[in-house]
Amino acid sequence: MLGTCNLNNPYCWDQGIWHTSLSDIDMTSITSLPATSIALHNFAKTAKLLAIFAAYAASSQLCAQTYTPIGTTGYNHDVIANGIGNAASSTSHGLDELNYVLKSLDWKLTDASQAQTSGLPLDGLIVSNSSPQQSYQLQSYAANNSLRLSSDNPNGTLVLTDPSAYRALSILATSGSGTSSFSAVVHFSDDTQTTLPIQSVSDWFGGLNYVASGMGRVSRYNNSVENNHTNPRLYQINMDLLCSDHNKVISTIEFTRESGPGILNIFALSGTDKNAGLVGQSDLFTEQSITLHAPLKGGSWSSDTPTVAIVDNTGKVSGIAAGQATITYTSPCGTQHTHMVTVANTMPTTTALSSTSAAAVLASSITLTAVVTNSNSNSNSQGSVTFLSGADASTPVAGCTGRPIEQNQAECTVTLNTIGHHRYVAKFSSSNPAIANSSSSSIGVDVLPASFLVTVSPLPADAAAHGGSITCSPNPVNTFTHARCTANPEPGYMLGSWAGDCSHTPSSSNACTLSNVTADQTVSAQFIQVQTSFTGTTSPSDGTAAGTATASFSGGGSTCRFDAGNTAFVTAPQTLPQGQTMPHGMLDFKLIGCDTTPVTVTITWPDQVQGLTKWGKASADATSSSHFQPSNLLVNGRTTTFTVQDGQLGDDDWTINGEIVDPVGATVQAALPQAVPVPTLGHLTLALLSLFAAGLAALGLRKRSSPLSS
Ligand SMILES: [Ca+2]
Ligand SMILES: [Ca+2]
Repeated sequence: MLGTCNLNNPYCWDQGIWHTSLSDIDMTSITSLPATSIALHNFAKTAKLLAIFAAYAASSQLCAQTYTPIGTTGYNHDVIANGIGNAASSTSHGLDELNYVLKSLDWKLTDASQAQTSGLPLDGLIVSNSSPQQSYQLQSYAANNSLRLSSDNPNGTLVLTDPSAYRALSILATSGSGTSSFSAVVHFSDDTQTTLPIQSVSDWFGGLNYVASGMGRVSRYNNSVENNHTNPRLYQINMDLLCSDHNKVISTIEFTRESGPGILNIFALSGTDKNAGLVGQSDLFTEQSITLHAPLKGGSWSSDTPTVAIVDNTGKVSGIAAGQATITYTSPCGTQHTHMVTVANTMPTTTALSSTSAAAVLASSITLTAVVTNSNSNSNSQGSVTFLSGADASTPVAGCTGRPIEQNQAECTVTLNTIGHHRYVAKFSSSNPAIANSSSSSIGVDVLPASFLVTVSPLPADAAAHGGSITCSPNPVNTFTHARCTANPEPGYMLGSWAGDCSHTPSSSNACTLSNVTADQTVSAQFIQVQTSFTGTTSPSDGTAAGTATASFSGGGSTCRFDAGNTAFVTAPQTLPQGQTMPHGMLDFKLIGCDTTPVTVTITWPDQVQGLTKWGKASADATSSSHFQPSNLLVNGRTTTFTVQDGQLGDDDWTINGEIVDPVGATVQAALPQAVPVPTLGHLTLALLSLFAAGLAALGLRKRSSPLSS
């Protein structure tokens, strides 16, 4: 029964005001209504009253309308204490029978008295909380400001200072010492008149439907003040005029106090102008509804474009799709009022914040961009974005509050003044005040120092002890730029490995690049000795004592070195080239890190030798190993010298891979029965040696029997 005002609900609660549509009242329902409902107080009265009510049936549903103050004269008493002095001195009569009066904020008993904390406003403007607002202008507090009607003096007339036509009237009133009721006769300038229905006014303490309260009161007898947060109260009584009277100019209104114990005080009059149209906002989103307020209730609503906006019979407009629609209200008097609404597509749902960079240098600027997304990508969002910063995102970014949204995005340029991680939030606010909520998005930005330090180890000063050093330049290195580091091995040393922030660089490169530096860097490296000599104990044949032998080489580039793990003096095979012995066994060596320049290998054996033979593939396409003489062989006493090259004859893998694999053994002529000298490794010898190739291969040459040393 109670609820929103509409044609089907005669008892409605609208913006704090109870209303009734008297035409539909079922007498049996009255007892269920609040006893304090203004319009019902004097309802169950007489058949005469019911007849009057019926005359107003079409237009008496008093939901919110636009009421503005009407200038009037004819007030007969001053019931508002004001200024300094006894309350009785600034008033002419008590508002009630107990001689209490209202007080203005500026009233005080003496100049030294404390100022009032409550009272009527100095400007006399009373604004109700209904929507749209209804406002009333009180009369001067220093003159008669109430049309005070009692049983002794029940009649009074207010004269309009600017006679005009109105569709509806509203009265600001209260009643002292109990409720009272009144009737009003409206006199028009054409000498016609109309009688408004009897209305009840609540006692100035405790009634419902008040539009102002808590101004306190003061006694005219003894100046005692009663301050109360909620009393006294002023009430508004709204009354529509007949359709036939809407264009008539009102000149006076004659009030008659009808009944009740109280004393009626009428303070002000407001009215709805005859030209008043629909009131309400014009912009809405598709998910949104707004309410339009008509100057008279009881009419019908329509939309000329229901595909854009629809309207129900209470004036509630709902957006359907983007576009414009004209809402038309046809009042009970047949007058049409129109109101154009613009519907924007779906209200923004997402704010996505991005930055030109997630990290930036101190004192530089970045641009934050907030993209406001609609569910409809073709629609532009309406509103603004405020950029905030701080751990709790509560600090507005200077110059970046309320940034307008253009093409669905808003921007903010931020100068970065503090090193560290900073959080920024973009908060969307709609330009439509009906949309209170907003979406937001955050982003983190790291503000970095202008440069970073590279810590280097070993430093050039420590090169001798570490086999090399590292230099990096520039150092410090500017943020977001790069530095280059160089490994500088000492003579006889080479880079073994990079470590720290250069560990991405292979040891084959002495140059390391530190790219896009955004933090302090640490760079270190290990240097290793380039081993160009190898000393070990031979694994001699039977009858020969073991001794110390040394191999060394030159050439092959700066990093060419013995692979100590794969280099050793080994025993000679049991079967040797005919007529030859290998008393000191063989040197099975491997060189690594070599380039393709010739390597000259010198081996000094424990005792004099006469020749040297290599064992391996004599050609790149050989399928088996054989003995052959190495290149440029020289034999001189204990020393043998020859040359070999990566990928060439003598390199047993026949591949240019930086490695040279080369087993060799020094030979001595065997003691032959004929004691015939055999040419050292001549053509005949080579031919004989080849006959033993298969057998030697089967015996193998890689049985190492002596410990390695270097
Ligand atoms: Ca006064
Ligand atoms: Ca090789």
